[in-house]
Amino acid sequence: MKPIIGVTAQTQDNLYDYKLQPVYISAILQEGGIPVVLPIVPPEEVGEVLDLVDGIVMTGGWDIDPDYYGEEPHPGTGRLNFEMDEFDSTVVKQVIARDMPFFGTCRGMQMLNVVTGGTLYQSVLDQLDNPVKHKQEHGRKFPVHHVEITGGKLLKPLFENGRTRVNSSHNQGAKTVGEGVTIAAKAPDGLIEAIELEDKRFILGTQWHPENFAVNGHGPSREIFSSFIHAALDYREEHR
Ligand SMILES: [Mn+2]
Repeated sequence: MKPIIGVTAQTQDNLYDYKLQPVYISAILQEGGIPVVLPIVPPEEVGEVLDLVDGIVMTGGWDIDPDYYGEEPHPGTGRLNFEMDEFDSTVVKQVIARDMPFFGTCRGMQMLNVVTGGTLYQSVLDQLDNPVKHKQEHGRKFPVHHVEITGGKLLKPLFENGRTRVNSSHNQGAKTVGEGVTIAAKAPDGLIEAIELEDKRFILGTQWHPENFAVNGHGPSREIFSSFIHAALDYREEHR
């Protein structure tokens, strides 16, 4: 029996199409999960959708409406997608309540951070002092800056020397975290690059994209997906 992994997709404001990078699907299949792509549904239907899956991968995408953490929009905030914010935030709330395994990358991590009471830099380049390059111009299968693993239970065992080099393709970034949220990694400029909810079985967000490394055989990135999928299998055995 393999766990079913719901993968979020983005709607495109001008095209009315969904967009999803296939690399997420490949990384899940590679470690023994069955991916299913989730459309955006109204908040009242999210519970029934989550009944169909054993874990959630929340993917990258648009910036998050700063009203979610009580700020007016900085000019550096990018394009917003209100339906996606509503859907993704509802998914995160319900996943936490169910203790369903969750892995968020980039926007997915930012949404986990905002829902759990954290705030964001709306534009890392404009608002963080002396930032490293967080919006790389080369392909995501190559890294750009280092991160130091600072805490938590999920990443520490995978990176023995406590440090790794990651890809980076984001405008916004976590500024503060909510209560009970562990900062799991930081960039050399101090930016929060990973967070965990340690009292849950597997709730992790990374600001970088391990899926692009995992499909190229990078061991620790594969292990992020494989430990997530094992947690989803445990969840499935308990709930079905
Ligand atoms: Mn970064």
